[in-house]
Amino acid sequence: MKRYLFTFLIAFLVLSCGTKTSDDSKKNPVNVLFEQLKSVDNNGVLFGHQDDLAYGVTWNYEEGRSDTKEAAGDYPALFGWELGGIELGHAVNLDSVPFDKMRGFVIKGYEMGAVITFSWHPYSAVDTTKSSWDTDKEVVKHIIPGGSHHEVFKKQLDEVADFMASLKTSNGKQVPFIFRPWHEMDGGWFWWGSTSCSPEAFKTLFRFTVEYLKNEKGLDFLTAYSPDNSFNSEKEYLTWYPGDDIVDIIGMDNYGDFREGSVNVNAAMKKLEIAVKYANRTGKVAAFTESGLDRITDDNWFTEKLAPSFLNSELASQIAYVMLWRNADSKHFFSSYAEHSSAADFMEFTENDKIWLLNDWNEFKQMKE
Ligand code: BMA
Repeated sequence: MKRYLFTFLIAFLVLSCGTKTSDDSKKNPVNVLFEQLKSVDNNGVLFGHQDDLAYGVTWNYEEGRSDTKEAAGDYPALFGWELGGIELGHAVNLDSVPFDKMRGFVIKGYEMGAVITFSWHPYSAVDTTKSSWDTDKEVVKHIIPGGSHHEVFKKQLDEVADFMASLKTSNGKQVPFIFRPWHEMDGGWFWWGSTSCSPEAFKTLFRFTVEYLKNEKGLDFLTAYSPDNSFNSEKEYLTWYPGDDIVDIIGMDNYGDFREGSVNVNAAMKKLEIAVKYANRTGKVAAFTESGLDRITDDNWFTEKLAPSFLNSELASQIAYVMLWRNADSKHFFSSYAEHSSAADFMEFTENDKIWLLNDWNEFKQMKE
């Protein structure tokens, strides 16, 4: 009898854990985020911007400001943040954003209803004076399990984990987010990139990173896989893919197909279609995880290049979001701002029903409830 009761209890627990409930507070916030992103489908595309609340082309750390809001009337629906430097215990990231301030922006962004995503450009665990852009061929093999600096790398991940775990609202709720480590691996500019390590070593590094943070450190998040644009088929896209069991977001970073002189909107679209097809087949979410035209040297870039790359395709328009890179200063910016000559075009782009800023996204979620 007792055994039956026990079996029943286990079956009940298993079933109730996997069952969706209409009471949101009982749902795991990471699963909620995944379902929300999945439901975007071809209804729209969230607009995202890196470091949007921290600084813009002409300002730094001014409460409530946002280049997106000032040019388009509303905040982005997705905010990107960068963890580079946290692994060394730095108080400020490699782009001068203090982690304390970042934590505040992340929590605020989440409370506003936005999606949060993290990139990470770590220093090498083998030689901490070397940045992500030092294409040292030895790093990956030394930091994966069995490598000479594996324990040092674990300590770096502990720092990442501490920061991630500290992302809690005032009532103790953990902020759900997307983690996008080891991106653009098919390019040759990072120490985890194609000229510095093999796909096998890369996959080991990717898997270890995610599994350590989740299984050893008890964190939960969505994981994004984001090659750069050097693929032309699904097979090539999956060269570095660490596995369906740990990836949630099927992404692509792409600046190359938008660069003046070699613009190829159609090529960008075909690549997004590859990502969407794969995501649809595996039940995942596809996204255009990073793009932009540095200094926006084309005033109609948003409506004539960026938007068509996904909106002109039934498949590509199923991506959940597109995120543009940071507006550091007048010499390095990837999205528009109020005083820039592309601002009217940016406004027109964001007024498109299919491009969602924060209010559009919040309205969509409300409608779904
Ligand atoms: C690059 C540039 C750098 C920055 C790095 C990490 O694309 O924007 O200035 O340090 O990303 O955010």
